[in-house]
Amino acid sequence: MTETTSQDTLAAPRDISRPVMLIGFQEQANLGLGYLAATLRRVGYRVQVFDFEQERERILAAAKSLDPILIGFSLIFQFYVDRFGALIRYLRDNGVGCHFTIGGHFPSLSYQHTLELLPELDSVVRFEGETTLLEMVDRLSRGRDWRDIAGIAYCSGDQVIATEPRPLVPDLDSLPYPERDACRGTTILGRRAIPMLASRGCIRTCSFCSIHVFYRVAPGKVVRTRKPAKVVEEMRVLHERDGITIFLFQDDDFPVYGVVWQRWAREFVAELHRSGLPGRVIWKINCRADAVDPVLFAEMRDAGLFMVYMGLESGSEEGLTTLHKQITVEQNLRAVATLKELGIMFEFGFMLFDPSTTFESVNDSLDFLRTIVGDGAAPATFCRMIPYDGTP
Ligand code: B12
Ligand code: SF4
Repeated sequence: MTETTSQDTLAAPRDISRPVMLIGFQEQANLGLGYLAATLRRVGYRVQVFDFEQERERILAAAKSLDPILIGFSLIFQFYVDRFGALIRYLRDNGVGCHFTIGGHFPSLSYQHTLELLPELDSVVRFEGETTLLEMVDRLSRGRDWRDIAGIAYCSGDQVIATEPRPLVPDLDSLPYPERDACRGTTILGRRAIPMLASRGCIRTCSFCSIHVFYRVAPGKVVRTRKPAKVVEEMRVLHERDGITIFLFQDDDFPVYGVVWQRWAREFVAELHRSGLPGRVIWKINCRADAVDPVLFAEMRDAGLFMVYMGLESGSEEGLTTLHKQITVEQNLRAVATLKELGIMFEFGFMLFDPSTTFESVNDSLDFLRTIVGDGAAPATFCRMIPYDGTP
């Protein structure tokens, strides 16, 4: 089965007879793989998305029966590199010979290390993968060389070659809506909740975070917002077609900070009211504490905003400075108080220890936690601390 399209030279038809396999972490659904699958499907490729935590025997059996042109692995959490490595080796050892590529924050920023750790890979796709993966699959399906396409890294003998980085997607609305067929999503009080994106990128430069590095090493505008009407249209389709009533915006920093993005947020709220969704759906965002404006957030609450996640990170001024949060303890406290007054739930990221930690700063942080969640408003959660490759 072949199909000609305008994407590449019309002289060589795109061969869509072999499918593409994508494998990634699927808890709460993987939007990255959803966007990649939708981009490939839009031009006719068959794409199957797999949960990397399902039994490896089933993944192997699928790889054998599908005979894919390429298997793409999505490594969005650095600390899963060994587990991905084990799966990749298992597939190779059991005779899966197609092109193996990988994408995500760690492979993008530390491509040399990734290729050293996972020598069974043929390539790494760096940064936003939609266009690069499509070009890679097109080249492979036509039996052409792929080594000169932008945005990849690979081994040539004992050398690691990185081609020129591909610019970030300039217009997010040019992308298709992400596929959600492998979507495990999440259930809250018996209702299905699914992830969404209204923007990509973050203007801040917190020292522990791989996001701003990821979006800055690649050329192009760091923060890009979708049109509010397009976001609401996607929500409406998901609500009416699939009965979704809870939307979890996974934007790094939902557009609510400063004059321009406050205008964006108000347009989004107005579009929601025009669509009739408020009262039928609720939504959650991630943002910085210094963006929590009482007037705007009251308007957003009335349009369905029920939960805000903020990276508060420390209850000590010195800790916030070390982490380069560019925010004060007072601003963090004010944001929490505002959300409580508005009746909007909140969650937060926190690090009890950082390189500047002293006994005093731990005590300051514990006092801070008592102030914000001593009333039981939200759980105080602590995670393992891992320094991420590519960050200061
Ligand atoms: C949603 C989310 C989650 C969801 C999971 C969603 C999922 N299944 O995908 C949940 C809530 C479960 C989660 C949990 C955690 N998360 Co989280 N999460 C995110 C968040 C906010 C958005 C992810 C997303 O949807 N991005 C949008 C899509 C479009 O982008 P993308 O995934 O990067 O994919 C693009 C490219 O990377 C590339 N690409 C990716 N994969 C592939 C594969 C191929 C083949 C190709 C070609 C390209 C490619 O192309 C894609 C399209 O452009 C990110 C932040 C971020 N900006 O990514 C953090 C992030 C991924 N999380 C992070 C962390 C640390 C965690 C936790 C460890 C937190 C904790 N302390 O518990 C846990 C781990 C979970 C676990 N059980 O082990 C870190 C990872 C850092 C790192 N370098 O390892 C991030 C980057 C946040 C940060 N501040 O640094 N998370
Ligand atoms: S504000 Fe959040 S997303 Fe932005 S750099 Fe800081 S931690 Fe990362």
